[in-house]
Order: sequence, then structure tokens, then C-alpha cells
Amino acid sequence: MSRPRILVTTPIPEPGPSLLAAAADVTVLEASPSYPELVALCASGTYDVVLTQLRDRIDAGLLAQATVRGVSNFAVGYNNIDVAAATERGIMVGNTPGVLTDATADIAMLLILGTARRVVEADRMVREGRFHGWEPELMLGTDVSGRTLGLAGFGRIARATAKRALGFGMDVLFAPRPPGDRMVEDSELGEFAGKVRKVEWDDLVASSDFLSLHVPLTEDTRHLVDAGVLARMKPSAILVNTARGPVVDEVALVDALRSGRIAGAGLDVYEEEPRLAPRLAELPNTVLLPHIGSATVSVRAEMSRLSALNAIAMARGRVPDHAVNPTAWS
Ligand code: 8YV
Repeated sequence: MSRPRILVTTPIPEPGPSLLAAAADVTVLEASPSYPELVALCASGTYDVVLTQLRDRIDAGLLAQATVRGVSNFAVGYNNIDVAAATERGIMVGNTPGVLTDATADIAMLLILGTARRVVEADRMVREGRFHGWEPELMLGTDVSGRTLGLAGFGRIARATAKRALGFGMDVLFAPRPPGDRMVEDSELGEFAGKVRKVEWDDLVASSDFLSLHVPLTEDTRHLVDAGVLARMKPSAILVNTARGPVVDEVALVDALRSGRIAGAGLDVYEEEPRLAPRLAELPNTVLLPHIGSATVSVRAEMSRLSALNAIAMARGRVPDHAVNPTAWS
């Protein structure tokens, strides 16, 4: 039997490359393909499976021409893929859930602490030689303990963030997947029963000192945080986004930060990565990270392993362990 052929759109860390090479003929692109290049590669009839990154747009147009039988995304999120169109075309989609939960929650907590305690401004002051000695009112920030953290969504990463925040003495509220997706029953709270409180999305917006976003990007959550939501937040509130940039209207966010409508923002993701909304980078009351939620050596190795195993399973005609649309071939 001939070996399956797998296309990898971007070099990934080990162990993925070794696993793939042992099971298939592998082509790794050196530079991320443009959309037309990706369409041509996926439609070439050369590959059984393509291993993609978030920036690879796998939309209905590409899928309509694709000859691959599977797409293995190197990410837990798959908003870059039109899963409904993939399912319709009998193309399986895989992702990498679970392995980046703690690392991403660490970044959410880091952004909460970093914005509250003005870490970027403070660091810059020291580096620029503007620290002239201790002063009673130097770089005063906001307390975290005793403050309210509102979690938009209560999935894996939100729960891991709740765990950390409870350790810091925060009051934790959540609204299950706003606006109005499935409810989380009290019986599903597990270790969080009696420790976190479920509220409606509007309450969450109005009562949070820190509002942290943990929803997938869908048509329902695009611009979930818009000018109206920003206007209903406390003026002292800080917005944290480790989910997906387009969940926030970034232009409205810049306006709200510039006018003091809200106090600050900690962002790991942007609406049009890697571009930032005009003037965002000038604002002192922000901590801005380059989408590093999952960026630890061990997490990226696990993502590599899972995405490679998903790709190999699909190339062999088996439903992978982490299939987003397991019924695609039925
Ligand atoms: C990845 C992520 O770094 O897994 C996700 O959904 O956002 C990040 O962990 C990114 O998607 C790489 O493609």
C-alpha cells in the first residue's frame, strides 16, 4: 500500500515531524502559504491531509475544490476552518484540545496581574532610567484580591482561570457562553460549586472589575464586546482577552481606553493579527502580548504530537482522537 501524503503548512516543533515522517510522505512548507497557494495545494490531488495553523484560511471556497480528506489544525480553536462546509464535503477536521488549558489560563492571570499592577509601565520606567528611588505614590495600581473577576464562558480555560483567581482571593462570576448559548447547570460546576457564581451576561458586564473572555469565535460572539458593552462596564474595569481578537471591537476598545471609559486592557489576541487597531500600542493602560497563550515548550510539543496523530489517523482513513466533526465521513 502506498504511503499517505501529508502537507504541513508551517514547520512545527518535535515530536510531530518525526511521527509524521514515520507514517507518511511529508511536505513541510518553509513559508506560510498565501490563500491562493493554499487553495492550489489542497486542490492538487497530491495530499491526503493538510496540517494547518490558525492563519491558514480553510473556507468554503477552498473546501469546494479540496481533494484532501482531512484538515488537522495545530490549535484548539478552529475558527479559521468552515467546519460546516468541511462536513458537507466529507472532510474531517481535527484540533488539539486540553493540552493548552493551563498555559492559556496562566496568560489570562498574568494579564490580570500585569494590567492591575501596571507591569509594562513600571518595567519601562526602570529600563529608561526614570526610577529615582522609592516613593509613597509611585506606580500605584489596583488590588486583585477581593475584586470581582467576570468570566465570559465557562469552558476548560475559563475554569482553569477561575482556579487561579480563587487562589488570589478574587470573587469569581461567570456567564455561560454569552450571548445566550448553552446554560451551565449547577450540577456541572464540580469543584467550583459554591465558589463561583453564575450570572447573566449583562450582570457580568456591569459587575466585573476584570472581565476575561473565554468564548470561541463564532458569528454569535464576533464583537461580543462592542461599544455598548464597553459603556456598561465599570469605569475602573479592565478587559482581558486570551480568546480571539474579533470577539472585541478593537476600535471601540481603543476609544473606551482613550476616553477613560474603562481603565485598562490586557490582550493576547487582536482583531486582525498581527495588525493592531490604530493607537492601541500608544496606550499606557494596556498590556499587549503577541498571541502566546499556548507558547511553552512542553505545550507546543503536545500540540505538535496531537496534531500529527490526528493527521496520521485521518491519512489512514481513521477518525482521529480529536475530531471536531467526527461524523464527516459517515
Ligand atoms: C495557537 C490558539 O498558538 O490553540 C489555539 O486555539 O490560539 C493557540 O494556542 C494558535 O492557534 C496556533 O495556530
